[in-house]
Amino acid sequence: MKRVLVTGAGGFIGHHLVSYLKKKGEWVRGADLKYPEYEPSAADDFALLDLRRWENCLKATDGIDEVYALAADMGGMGFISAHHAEILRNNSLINIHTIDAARENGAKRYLYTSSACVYPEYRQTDPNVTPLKEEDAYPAQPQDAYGWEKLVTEHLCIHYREDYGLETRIVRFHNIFGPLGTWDGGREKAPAALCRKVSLARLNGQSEIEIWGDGEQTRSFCYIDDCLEGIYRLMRSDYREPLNLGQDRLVTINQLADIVAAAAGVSITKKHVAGPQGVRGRNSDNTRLREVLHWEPEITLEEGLRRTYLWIDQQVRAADRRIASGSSGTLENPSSAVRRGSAS
Ligand code: NAD
Ligand code: GDC
Repeated sequence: MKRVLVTGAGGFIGHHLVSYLKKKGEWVRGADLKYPEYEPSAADDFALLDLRRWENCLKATDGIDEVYALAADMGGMGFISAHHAEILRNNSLINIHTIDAARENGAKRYLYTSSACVYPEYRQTDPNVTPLKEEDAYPAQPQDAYGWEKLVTEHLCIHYREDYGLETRIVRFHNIFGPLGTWDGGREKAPAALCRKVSLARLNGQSEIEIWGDGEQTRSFCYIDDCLEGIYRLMRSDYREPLNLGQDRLVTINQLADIVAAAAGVSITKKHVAGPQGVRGRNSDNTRLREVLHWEPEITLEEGLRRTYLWIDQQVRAADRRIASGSSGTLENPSSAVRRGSAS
């Protein structure tokens, strides 16, 4: 039986991917620094390992045929704009050691999860941005260390295929969201942050939520179920170059907030505040995605946010009850941030 490793299996996409692969009938090992936070893993084997260390990567890839490499020190703009050295160091170590251990242990296939953050800043200065094609990554000028590291690891994958025959696949995600993802604590991305803010405002009988910047910056957002389908199709395909995986519907962050408010059944007022904004506009060109995978993401932003809001609203309410009963307390516990109402 084929044996599959998912690194980052304690995180948002990795946890969902383990469940997805189990439903496909694969034998799956998960590896991460931590277990999934919100529900148990469906993995056959779950190894708690720090994958910055070579010997741990050897343990994780022992007996493995295919690797889905998702482990990363990452987050939304609030995190990646403020931790450049940590991100570049940790993710370089994770990625160099994981792919080399996979080669050493004789793995056949390796899928690496890159990011839309590899695209150059100079192509993303206008909210009405031209959708980004895969070849637009060059001449390279990613905005943050996070994007530079992703770009270098893309090349590492290409050279490991050319020099060692490891079949590598490279996917560039465009802002993936959904239930069971980080929604508080500083690493959350805009969809989860706005769901939390709307839920919290509703809970406190308020209508105002804070948005970083003027809210006219644009992005596209892709629901987790589409992300999983795309990852699996790419791993099974014979396509070896980097491939976008995202939606190509461009929305402003103000529009995103309105869709979340509609999902919650409330009206909101927006308070625009200073905060890390990243690029001014970003969208995915899905021409190659359609050609290669004969498919593209299908779940609408409204439906994806409806499902995500429902889950985050439950988390906010559960945290609020914990606070009310006096059973929470540390800053690590989301509920303390919830009651303060100001976490970003
Ligand atoms: P996540 O933060 O939820 O999951 C990443 C996991 O990696 C975490 O569980 C974390 O504990 C683990 N990890 C970090 N350092 C580790 C280490 N030293 N050893 C072992 N595990 C370690 O992030 P995610 O959203 O699930 O992202 C998965 C992958 O997709 C990442 O590589 C990320 O860069 C990439 N990506 C995600 C998005 C997105 O929108 N979610 C966009 C672009 C790229
Ligand atoms: O964090 P993010 O979703 O990441 O932010 C999108 C936009 O939403 C930014 O302009 C940000 O200023 C704005 N925004 C407004 N209010 C808030 O409360 C908020 N919280 C957050 N987080 N943002 C807010 C991401 C990376 C990922 C990943 C993807 C790939 O960049 O952070 O790690 O690689 O890109 O698409 P974003 O889309 O800039």
